[in-house]
Amino acid sequence: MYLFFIPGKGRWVKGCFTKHNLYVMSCTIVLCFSLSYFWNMSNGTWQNTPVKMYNTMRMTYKNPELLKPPRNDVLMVTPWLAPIIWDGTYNLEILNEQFRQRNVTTGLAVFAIKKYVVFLKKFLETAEMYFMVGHKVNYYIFTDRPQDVPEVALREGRKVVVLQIQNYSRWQEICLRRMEVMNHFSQQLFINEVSYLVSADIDMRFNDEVGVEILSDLFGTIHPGFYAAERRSFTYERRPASQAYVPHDEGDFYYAGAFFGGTVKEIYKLTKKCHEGIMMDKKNGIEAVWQEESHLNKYFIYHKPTKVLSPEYVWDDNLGRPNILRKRRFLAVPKNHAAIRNK
Ligand code: 5GW
Ligand code: MN
Repeated sequence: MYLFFIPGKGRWVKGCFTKHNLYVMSCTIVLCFSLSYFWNMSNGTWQNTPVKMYNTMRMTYKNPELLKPPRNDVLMVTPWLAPIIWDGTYNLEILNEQFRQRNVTTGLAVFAIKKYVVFLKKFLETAEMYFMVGHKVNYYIFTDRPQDVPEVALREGRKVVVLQIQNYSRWQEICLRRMEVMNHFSQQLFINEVSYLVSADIDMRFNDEVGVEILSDLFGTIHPGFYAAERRSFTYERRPASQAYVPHDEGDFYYAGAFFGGTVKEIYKLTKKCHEGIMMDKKNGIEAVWQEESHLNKYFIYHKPTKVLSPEYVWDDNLGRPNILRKRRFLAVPKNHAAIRNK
């Protein structure tokens, strides 16, 4: 007759367990929850990095979920609680005030080796229109052709520093050596002149505001080609022989090598680690699939950025203009690969 247990009438719980049993069971449950709580909390504390992270990332991965179009005034964060910067997720007035009070100078480091000097003019002109307007900026231009650096009118508190470096015959080497050069100059120059350093590709132009909302201890930009992609299709280095190797069950975002930055101290650490990986690869006769970008992506998995920039900060119009993009702030300049590369 009694197919279902009816609360109140049956003697399901009380009948099966004594009072003592129930007492022991509830104590055990409470103990388990407390232990797992403390275990979770302690996980972040052993990390020797200012960037707090949760080591449970492998389990909690939900990348495309994070990237729903932003709504006004909605703060979007990564699972380790770094803000994801889209238009409308920050108050620039307040931030400008804060950074003005600290009298912050930002360094913008770019490489223009061989024919890539042709990109300098547009890059600098548009940076003067949109990059850190109202703040102090030092442009650091690494080039083998200092005489080809154009004169561009600069606003007050901004200057260009030309740094001559050697040319490398292989283009892969030019890209890879950026880490070594930036590491060297972080220690020798940037540390004395700027608070934050931003590294950018030169084959780009600014097209909308890029301001102090990007500044943080360590920040990276979601690569425009992969913001909606699944983790398994990220183009990390997949060969275990490389120092940039990332297994299929790790990684949060695929970051662009074309725009990243942080405090000089953090950039020093980042470029040091990446350069060491690159040198070790060279010794072992292997080169990561996307050169320095692969090493950067590996680094960001174990040193989580404190801010993540949306693809507004590195866009390529070849990818169209999806609705989620309200601003295209930093755009790839189309290049004729055959003509521009080498020679
Ligand atoms: C040349 C041939 C192939 C690839 C790169 C180069 C190259 C890169 C060069 O001849 N000179 C140079 O200064 N670069 C620097 O490396 C530029 O700052 C450039 O923005 C950066 C990355 O190379 P890109 O922009 O050609 O790479 P993608 O992935 O944006 O096409
Ligand atoms: Mn580029």
